Formats: sequence, C-alpha cells, structure tokens
Amino acid sequence: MSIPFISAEEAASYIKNGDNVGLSGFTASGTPKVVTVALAKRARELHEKGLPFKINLFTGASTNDHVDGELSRADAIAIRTPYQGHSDSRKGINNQQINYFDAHLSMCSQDLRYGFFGDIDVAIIEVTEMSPNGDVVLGAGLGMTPTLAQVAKKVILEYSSYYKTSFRGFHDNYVPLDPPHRREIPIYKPSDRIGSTVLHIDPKKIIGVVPSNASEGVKPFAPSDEVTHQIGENVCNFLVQQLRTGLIPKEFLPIQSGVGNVANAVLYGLGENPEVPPFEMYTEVIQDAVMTLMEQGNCKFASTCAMTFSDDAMLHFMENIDFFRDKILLRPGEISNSPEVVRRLGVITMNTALEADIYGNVNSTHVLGTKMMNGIGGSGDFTRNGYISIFSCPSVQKGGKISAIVPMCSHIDHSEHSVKVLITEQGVADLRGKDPRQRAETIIENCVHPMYKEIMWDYLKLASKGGKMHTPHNLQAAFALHETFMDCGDMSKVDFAKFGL
Ligand code: 0RQ
Repeated sequence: MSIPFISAEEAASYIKNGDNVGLSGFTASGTPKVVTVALAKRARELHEKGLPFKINLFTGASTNDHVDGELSRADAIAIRTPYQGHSDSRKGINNQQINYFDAHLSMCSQDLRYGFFGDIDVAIIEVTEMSPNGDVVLGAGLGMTPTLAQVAKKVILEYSSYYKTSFRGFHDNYVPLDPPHRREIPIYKPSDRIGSTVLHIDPKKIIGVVPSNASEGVKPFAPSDEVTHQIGENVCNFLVQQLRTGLIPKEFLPIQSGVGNVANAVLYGLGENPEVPPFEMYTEVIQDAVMTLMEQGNCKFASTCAMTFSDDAMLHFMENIDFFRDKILLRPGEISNSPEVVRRLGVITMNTALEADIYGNVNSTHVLGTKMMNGIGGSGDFTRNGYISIFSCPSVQKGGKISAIVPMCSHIDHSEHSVKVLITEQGVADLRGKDPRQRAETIIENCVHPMYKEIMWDYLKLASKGGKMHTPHNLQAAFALHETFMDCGDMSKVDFAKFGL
C-alpha cells in the first residue's frame, strides 16, 4: 500500500473544529513544523468568515513557534495540555483564551490511553524515515508518539528531509500495558533497551505524508552570568561533598537536570571535577552541554526523551553520529520520566524553582500565584521520586525587587515532602531530616539574599508570636511580600509592624 504525498494545506483540511489533535515530539525536537502552520492559516481564514475553528492540542512537552506560536496567534487552540513554554501561548492562557491544564509529563500518554480526554482524532507525527507498511523512524524527540500512533483515529506524517544522516537505532519505542495488566518497566540501568527502534503505524490510518525541510530551530544558550555560575558551583560542591561522605555511592548515580543555564553550569562543573567519576543521565532533555561532556568522556550515557540541541550543535551531532550511537537512547516521555524507574535507579534530580518558601515548598509554575509561566513539565515526575531532589534558583529576581524565597509560596507544585535540598547563589540548604522550624532557619541562613535576610527572620519571629506551632505562620502576613510587590513593585518595602511585630 503506498502512502500519498499531500500538501500541508490538504493535510490541514482534514482537521476539524473541535478535534483532539496529538503531536509528536518533545520541546522543539521531533515536533511537526509545517502542517500546524497551514492549520493556523486555515483557522484565520475561517475566523475571517465568522466561522469557529479551534482544536484541542496534546503534545509531549513544549513545542516550537510552528505549533504553540502559530496556533496561539491564530486563536486556534481551545484546550492545551500538558506543557508549553511560548510567550504567545502563555498570553492566551493567562487571558483565558486557552483552557490550559498543566500536567505531569509522564502521565499524559496513559491518560490518553485510558480515554480520560476522549479520542485523538488526528495525530501529526514527524518522521525521518518511512516505509509503505507503516514502519517509521522518528526524529530527535519522542514525547507521546508511540501512544499517539496507537490511539489516533487518523495520522498525518511530516517527512523531514532536513537530516542527511539516519536517526535509526537511537529510539526505544515502548508502550506499557495498562492496569490491571501492567508489569514493571524493565529498566535496571539507564542504558537498558526495552522497546523497538522502529515505530509501526497502521498504514490504513495514515492520511498522507507532507514533506518538510525545517530544522528544529533551537537557539544556543546565552553565556551564563555570575549568579548562574555560582549556583552551578554550589550544586557541584554539594554533590561532591555527598560523594565524599558516602551519601552518594562512589560509582555516582544517574542525573536528571532541567533545561537552562543552571543545568548547563552544573553539568560542566561535574564534568570538570576530578572527584566525580564519569556519570550517566536518566533525564527528559539533553542539551548541547551533554554532547560536549560525552566527547570529553565525562558523561558515559544518557537516556532521554529529546535531544534539544541548538541547530549548530545538531549539525555537529549528525556529522559525528556514530560516536553517539551507543551513548544515547531516546524514549517516550512516560518512560524517560517514569516515577517507577526514577525511584529504582536512584536518580539525582535537579530542577528550577520560580519561588520557594522558608519551609521548602516550591512554586515552579505561577508568577505571584496567578499567572502561568510554563508548567510543571517533568519536574514533578523526577522530584517526587529522586534519590536526592534538588531545587535551585537565583535568590532574587528583577534586580532585587522580588525575593525568590518567601514566607509562603503563592502556589505549590512540589511540597516540602519532596524537596530535599534548596540551592541559590548564596548557598545550600540541606532539608533532609529537619522539622519545619529547622528548615526555615537553614533556608534563611543559607539561601536568602542579604537584602531579605532580616525580613525573613522578622517574619519567623512574627509567626512564632502566635504561640507554639509545628509550622509557624501568621496567615495575615504570609503573603505580605507578594502584596507589597503588587502595591509598589518592590517586596523589600514590606512592613511587618502593621501585623504586630
Ligand atoms: O523573567 O523572562 O522577564 O526575564 O521568570 O526566570 O530565572 O530566567 O529562570 O528560565 O530557568 O525558568 C521555573 C520558569 C525557571 C522553568 C522556570 C521571572 C524571571 C524571568 C524566568 P524574564 P529565570 P528559567 C525540565 C523540567 C518548570 C518545568 C520544569 C520552568 C523568568 O525552569 O518552567 O522544571 N520549570 N521542567 O525574572 C516573579 C518570581 C520569579 C519571577 C523568576 N519569583 N516572581 N517572576 N521570575 N522567578 C524541562 C521540561 O520539562 C521540558
């Protein structure tokens, strides 16, 4: 059976108002790049004629401008899950144009199979190789693709000819059985392969193939600043000290790191430290730094959901692909982020907080408790199950007008029960084995910026005036820093005197 080549416009015409649409990929990697642009154009044309057109969009993680950017600007998204990171989509979410439900990345595939969100009407899947019987080789990111291939009623393929070298052999496509039949996911070390390199899609479901020649379009990171560098150094020193004292086994443990400059600084720092043995990663995204560390022999292996390399780094990867063949496995998000596997392997997790409170709760998603930034992403999958769960962030934002450490988080994604270590450029708060008061003292002493130290000690004093409590709080004053920021744009102007200090 031959699968017809069709135009992006024709492909878009098969998607109807109200359809549930699932996309391949994870971050920009492996995400469709042409059909969604045609879909946004179609939505605009229909809107101009006064006709409704919006889809419900399900992806592995964040996407690219071709997806979240184009479709948000065209007001073509009704429901969005599980994660996004685009400024136009953020705008649509916060002005209530888009109904966004933020979800753990490991759960979306199984929730789709369970039928919680209805059927997937159309899946758009980027492939780098295909055959008429429906066997395809995916691209640089997997996300939910194996599940989408199973559950979607119709499939549109985007055939990318951008990559001149084959990705064949990097993927580990695997879909677990669902309860009550699920067994353990048989990964006992990061490099264990459990699935297939090729994904089979029922050719009867495939509407057609749209050619594409676009790169992932990932930009390289800006060089890290002094604060980021210091956070990276603090994380590294903490891990090395744990290694020395035997609290991390001498072989070291697999690492998960979020995205961004801090993650890069930590990874480079670990690579440079002679006390850290070559390490493995069990993570959801690898970036340029990991490629360099592999070439230097510092990183032995990475299990990941996506290779989110900048365009130049991706070209370098492709030119040297044989070197990386036995060092990287690309897995679906529900496996790369599997809580079961993360717990079994003893993954050391490192993620970023928007704000943390003095008791160790973390807000990763909501600015001032109300405005969505990106989403929880995979941070919860890893944090709750890590061997040591680390959160880091700069101690202040916006030139010191915001303290990232507050008396009470304005929104909580990761509770005090899951957060084991908090690290800023000021220092490290090891929260393991400490009760709430001890945690507060450690965090204020070690992590809070000098501008806010006295303010935070004052809050603890005020909170403790209410008598003996397990977790001292003054509920009237708990959000005084946030309120002060909303009133005058500077948290440091907070005045606890009016609360009776
Ligand atoms: O604002 O953009 O105007 O400069 O928030 O802050 O310090 O640049 O941090 O880019 O690393 O993002 C938590 C959002 C951090 C991210 C978060 C403002 C600050 C700046 C960004 P500007 P930074 P980062 C792996 C795991 C959840 C998902 C996750 C994230 C902007 O790491 O989305 O962990 N994490 N996934 O000024 C007001 C505060 C603020 C604040 C920062 N307290 N109040 N504004 N900002 N703190 C990835 C995946 O899952 C794929």
